[in-house]
Amino acid sequence: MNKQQQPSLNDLYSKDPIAADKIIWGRRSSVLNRRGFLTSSGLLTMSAALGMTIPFARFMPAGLIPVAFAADNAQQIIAGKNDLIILNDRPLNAETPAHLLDDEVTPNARMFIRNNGNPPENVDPGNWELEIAGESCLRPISFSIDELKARFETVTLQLQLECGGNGRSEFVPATSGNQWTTGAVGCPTFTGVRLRDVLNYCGVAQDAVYVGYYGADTHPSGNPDLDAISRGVPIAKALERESLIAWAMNGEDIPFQNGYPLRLVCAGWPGSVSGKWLKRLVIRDRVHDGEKMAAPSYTVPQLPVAPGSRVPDEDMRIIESMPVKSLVTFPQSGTSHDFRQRLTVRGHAWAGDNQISAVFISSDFGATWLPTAVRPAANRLAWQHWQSWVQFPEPGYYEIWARAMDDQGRSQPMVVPGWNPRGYLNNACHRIAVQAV
Ligand SMILES: Nc1nc2c(c(=O)[nH]1)N[C@H]1C(S)=C(S)[C@@H](COP(=O)(O)O)O[C@H]1N2
Ligand SMILES: [Mo]
Repeated sequence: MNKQQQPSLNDLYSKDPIAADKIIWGRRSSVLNRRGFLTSSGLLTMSAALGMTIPFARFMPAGLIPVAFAADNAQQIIAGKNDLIILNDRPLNAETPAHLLDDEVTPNARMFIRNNGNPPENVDPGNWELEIAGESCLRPISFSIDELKARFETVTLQLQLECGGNGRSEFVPATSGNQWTTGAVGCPTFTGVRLRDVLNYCGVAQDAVYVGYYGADTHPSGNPDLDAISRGVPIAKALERESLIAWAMNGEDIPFQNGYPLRLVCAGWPGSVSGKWLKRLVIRDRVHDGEKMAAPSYTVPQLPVAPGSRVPDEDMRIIESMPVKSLVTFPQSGTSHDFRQRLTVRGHAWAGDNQISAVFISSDFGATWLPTAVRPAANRLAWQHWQSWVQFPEPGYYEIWARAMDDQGRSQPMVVPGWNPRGYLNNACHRIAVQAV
């Protein structure tokens, strides 16, 4: 099953809004006029399709597609996982619907899966060896998992992982890769040893620049000479207190698809730096040059480019800290609610290496924004929880939008941010639909 060929609703609307509109709304009843604005008869059509009025329609931006119409993907079963949406099954890539990310700490069964190749077979944790090497490693050594546990301090931290391509499905024109919506993110706890304790034990030379990883998974082609992925982080990020070599997730063995029995966790950066099925770390005297380190993988243009542009490799930069972002995890999009009652709204917000300073919500298509109560993170690089409530003035169709701001004053854009060739870093505001009755 591969859903990548289907044009997205966003794609259809941007290419030819009138035609898209006819596909969505049927031949006779276009909701947009020739310039792409909502007509009053269009509003009636849209309301009829929703089965309810839209009280704040006067604030609705032209060409906005009600989030209630977002297409549902088919669901399949993955061992040990609950209700993840499979985007691709070879290699396996599956995301978590927003309302299933409501837990403060993401359960193992709800952690997304992003595989670049074929996971290893016949894993035996008792025989697992982690090798530390590289030209800037003074004393190369291998450790069994028991030796790691015995020699270094064990720490548990809640750490946020988000795929660099999360949100890709909203880019227009569409970019290649998994068409993630909002669910390639999660924040479980990880238990392991600090990467820096292990690196320092093996000796980091003065000229060290980068730490690269190799995993036990294989290239999708099956060619043993190729790696599925081999990325890493600059030495400063590797030596942070929160960078871990982990063997447990939420107090249990790491789920197989999430890197059992050992993985790297360098949170706040694209998930691709956190190597799964970890076999080897290399302390490099240069920027690591493993698979998917070079442009266009996990890189974005240094300067904004026109959508659809070809960008020369030398004008691309490696993605480091991820941008500020938030999710509405309660209620579930599409919920119906008694308009006389307040509706509790909550979710999470995160900002790469930074902290969240505020989260705002709007229930009138962005005309007004209300602050929410934001809690401190469990530890650095964990997501933060926010909560608030809304009161609807009358029955009808509403959307709740959430917008977070980080401690650097950076905020989420309402519309999809800078297009880039591989569709990374979409941190546009999350929207959910609510029917007030
Ligand atoms: N060995 C290995 N490590 C890997 C990957 C992979 O395919 N192989 N995928 C990377 C990417 S792109 C992401 S987003 C995260 C996903 O972690 P998860 O599958 O545990 O959610 O793992 C990263 N580490
Ligand atoms: Mo990723």
